[in-house]
Amino acid sequence: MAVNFRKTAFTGVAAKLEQCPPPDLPEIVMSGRSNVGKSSLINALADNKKLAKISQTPGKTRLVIYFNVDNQLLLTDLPGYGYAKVSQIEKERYSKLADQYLHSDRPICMVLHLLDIRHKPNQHDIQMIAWLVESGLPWQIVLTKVDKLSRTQAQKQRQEIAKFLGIDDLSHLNLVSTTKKQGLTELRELIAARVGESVADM
Ligand SMILES: Nc1nc2c(ncn2[C@@H]2O[C@H](COP(=O)(O)OP(=O)(O)OP(=O)(O)O)[C@@H](O)[C@H]2O)c(=O)[nH]1
Ligand SMILES: [Mg+2]
Repeated sequence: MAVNFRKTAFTGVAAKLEQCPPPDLPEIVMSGRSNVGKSSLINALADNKKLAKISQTPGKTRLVIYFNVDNQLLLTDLPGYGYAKVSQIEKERYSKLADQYLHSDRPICMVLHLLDIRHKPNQHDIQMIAWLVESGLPWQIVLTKVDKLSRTQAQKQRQEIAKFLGIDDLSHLNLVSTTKKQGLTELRELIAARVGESVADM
């Protein structure tokens, strides 16, 4: 059955692993630093601006947040890491939760690691991507906010980020803009393909 992304609904939150929903559906996990655009991307994929809260103040997403997509998969929004204005203890708590999540036996079928196209990946991004490559989990890098650059600049940044991360295959890096609705169709197709499906007409 083709996946209808419009049928995306909030299902719940978890502050610890024990509170996560039963592992019944394959999960697509969003990771990345605070303010990179994870919640915006979930809304854009579902074409519903009211679904996930967009941070006016970064660091808002402090829990694991679940969205059910057409009863066929879960989109999982991990806490964003690296927001400077929360205490060190809180920061550690979020990243511990995200770490535990990725190391758990949840049915994760792909990790989308988001990077702001304008910035060089930081130490945490580098570690995360190295870990993903090692882990054997399917992963994809999503370069966000591409509307902030010209098309030429964006392609140049894509190459530079790939080179910086030691990734040879550029097809591992998608480009998206939620404001311009760019790159969303490809991403929906990629997600649906991971669960063995196609995308229903939007
Ligand atoms: N120009 C532009 N701004 C974007 C885009 N995507 C997100 N933003 C903005 O970036 C800011 C952060 O977006 P969020 O989606 O809340 O980021 P997040 O990764 O969920 O952040 P945390 O919940 O803090 O981890 C908001 O002000 C968004 O409006 C985009 O494609 N283009
Ligand atoms: Mg968020």
